[in-house]
Amino acid sequence: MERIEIDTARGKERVPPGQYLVGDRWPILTYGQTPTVDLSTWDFTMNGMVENPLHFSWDEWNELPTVEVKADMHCVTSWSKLDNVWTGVSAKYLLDLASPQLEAEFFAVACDGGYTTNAPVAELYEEDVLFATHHNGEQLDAGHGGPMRLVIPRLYAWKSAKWLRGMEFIAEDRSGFWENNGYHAYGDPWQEQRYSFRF
Ligand SMILES: Nc1nc2c(c(=O)[nH]1)N[C@H]1C(S)=C(S)[C@@H](COP(=O)(O)O)O[C@H]1N2
Ligand SMILES: [Mo]
Repeated sequence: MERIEIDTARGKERVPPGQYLVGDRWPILTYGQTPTVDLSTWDFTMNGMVENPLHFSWDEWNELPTVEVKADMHCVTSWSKLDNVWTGVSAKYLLDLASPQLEAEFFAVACDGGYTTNAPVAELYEEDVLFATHHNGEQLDAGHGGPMRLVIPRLYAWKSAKWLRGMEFIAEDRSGFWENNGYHAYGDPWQEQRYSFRF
């Protein structure tokens, strides 16, 4: 398994402005209920503006090669958790299979429970982005997005969708749940892109 250790901060201050560290604690931040996920019917779909739409059952998903990524996590509500070791399928690997079209500048995700979020496709080519099934060697529990979640360490963690089921490639940006409720469209923690308005 390939191991990738990431300088999430890219040489800038390790902890972004306005954040505090939670240490070994790992808060659960979920809007609404934790959904119940049935692995016998679970699937993951990558579609929209791609050359090769992808579809995996849970068994097929577990045949994919995995990477291990050590990265920090920053929630917009101001907590940060450093040195998370995530295991899962590299986003770059799936993008190479699916081949998004050049016009597909954005993606939108779908999750069990109905949560949505969005970001530029360019973000997915960063080597620390992955579709994770494990955290610090343990299978992700339901509260933290198990069986599978997206992890985009360089954006605020609301973009790291839990209980991920689908990713659609689109030409025009499409706001997700928090983006529609005042959060920033992009969400760079080092620029404190927390909200799309000022209080
Ligand atoms: N499906 C789903 N994904 C989600 C959320 C959510 O409410 N639903 N919350 C987001 C927010 S705001 C954060 S900070 C992280 C928190 O992940 P954690 O609960 O594993 O710490 O998950 C993100 N992904
Ligand atoms: Mo968050």
